[in-house]
Amino acid sequence: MNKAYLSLGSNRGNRESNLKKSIELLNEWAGEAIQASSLYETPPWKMDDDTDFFNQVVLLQTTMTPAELIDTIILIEVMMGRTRSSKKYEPRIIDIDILFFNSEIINSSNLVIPHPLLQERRFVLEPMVEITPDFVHPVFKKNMMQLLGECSDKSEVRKLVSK
Ligand code: PH2
Ligand code: MG
Ligand code: MG
Repeated sequence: MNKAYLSLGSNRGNRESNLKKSIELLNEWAGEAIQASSLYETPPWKMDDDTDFFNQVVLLQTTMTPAELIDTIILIEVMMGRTRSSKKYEPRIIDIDILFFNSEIINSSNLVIPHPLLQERRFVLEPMVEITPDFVHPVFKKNMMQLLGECSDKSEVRKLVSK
């Protein structure tokens, strides 16, 4: 069985129910979400937008390969009504990114794992530290606590009390 850490984000529509719905669809189509962080309200990172995100990380247990998982994730995003333009970052009702897949290192043209920017994103590292502080990044050989300590992103990431 494979274990993948995923980052979920939403900053349009009902952000809380969008995250919840994406977990339901992951459970239906991709595997089983066996652990989930709290929800975090986070200012848009490197995006010019007024609406804060809700972010969360989940641990997915799956029999899929990384390629199958990313294809399924893209289908789930489409099922939820995600549209994409040519812009780099834009507001979205749902974004699901693969952070880690076991401790594998993958550099293919359409999929890079570990996620190449996770160490620069407080909205990823804070929830990772909540659920798995000792998980070691297979490239940097540092755990989530260490990466958070070294992270230059000081944006105000607020943990929401109820899930
Ligand atoms: N996702 C991005 C770019 N910026 N900022 C926050 N706060 N949360 C996100 O999920 C996010 C972002 C690209 O996917
Ligand atoms: Mg993303
Ligand atoms: Mg994405």
